[in-house]
Amino acid sequence: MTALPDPAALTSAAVSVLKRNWAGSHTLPASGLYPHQWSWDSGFIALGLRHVDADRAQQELESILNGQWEDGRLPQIIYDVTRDDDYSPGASFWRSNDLPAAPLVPTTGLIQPPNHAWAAWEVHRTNPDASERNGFLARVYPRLVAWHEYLLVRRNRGGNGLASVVHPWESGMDNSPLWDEALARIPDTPQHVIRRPDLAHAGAGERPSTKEYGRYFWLAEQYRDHGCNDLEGEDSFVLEDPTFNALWARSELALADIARSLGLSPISHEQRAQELTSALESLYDADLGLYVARDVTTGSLVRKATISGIIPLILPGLGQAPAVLEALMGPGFLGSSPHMVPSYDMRAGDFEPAQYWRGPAWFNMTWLVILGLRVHGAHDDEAHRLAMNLQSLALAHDFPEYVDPVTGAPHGTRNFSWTAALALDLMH
Ligand code: 9WN
Repeated sequence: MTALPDPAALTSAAVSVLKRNWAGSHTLPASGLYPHQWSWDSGFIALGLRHVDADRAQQELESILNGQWEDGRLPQIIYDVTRDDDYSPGASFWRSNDLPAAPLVPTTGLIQPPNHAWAAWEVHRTNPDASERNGFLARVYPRLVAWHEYLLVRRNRGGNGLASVVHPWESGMDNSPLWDEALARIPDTPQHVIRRPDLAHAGAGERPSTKEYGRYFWLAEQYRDHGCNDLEGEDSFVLEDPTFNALWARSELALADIARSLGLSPISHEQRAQELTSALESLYDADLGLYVARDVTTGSLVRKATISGIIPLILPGLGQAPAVLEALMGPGFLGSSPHMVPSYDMRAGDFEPAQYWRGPAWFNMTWLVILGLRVHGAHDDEAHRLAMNLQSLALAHDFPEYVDPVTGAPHGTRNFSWTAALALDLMH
């Protein structure tokens, strides 16, 4: 891939994917495979929608905020029970309406990475008139503050200020090699009878295995059966993830901008962003030259080179930025000029170029890396090459969920919303 696609053709195709997946108040990640509203998808989708429809971009974010729980959490999924599309686990698995702290709309109890405040600020910045007309920032700010407060109060499980995920689904990188060791301790025998409607929409070789699903359901049942209460229950799977926390820090910087624009003090948000950026240093692995996860249960670092450890580059003032840039440009990631950034070190013995989060290149991750290169003013040519490839592959293959980083072959579902939204964003 060397040439940029025709801008008019890319815009029109991306906009039509986002229209097709629009469900009235939010955008489905993809009809078929993902027939509800997903949390961090909505953040990425709003970042693209802002260029073509400011009102819809605002609505996308306000819609996920409608699923906020009393404790401030934003759920991984808000279920659209009016649709008869199949997804498992569904609303009947979580039964969130039985819990007093849950919202009226049915949701999961789990969360996803906090990119929302960042998206909200960008939506405002791109079209301040539309934002002010709707009183957008004033409405979303207290809810976004409560969301971050949830992370601080309920998810500081390691005690160092970083948020922990308590389920692989919460990381958004479900079967990343980062979770293998911790998952190996989890029984793969849930009570729930597992169905796999996902396999009607993507090949089994592109999705997590049945054994992994067994563990996912076992963990989800455990969390659900403790009333989704973070302060009770067992610590079966508690990990600190670099991308999750980098997005939180970046969103905290955005909250500072939002506060300033509302005439409020930005100081607490700036401090929190600074604290998170410093705390991330405890996840740095000097041998790999990038950030890794920490297993809070055992206290040890999970020393695997994945895309998650590169994403902290989105933070200005990142302590180990030079080393991470070197690892990014090295043989494990961009050294051999793959089309986009692989999700896992290409030299790893268990690197699989078509297997979900165990090798393929994802459009949101490559978009974040492009942004990280821009933040640090590094490797302009590479940022440009990646942006061209992202846009070309998106259009050439009907906006796939992810691609083989080496061949560019499409995998997963097609007409995937964040692929369309982020390709659109790179055109602006
Ligand atoms: C579980 C919706 C989501 C993304 C995740 C991606 C995938 C779900 C699944 O799809 O996860 O949340 O069923 O596999 O891993 O990042 O938010 O697009």
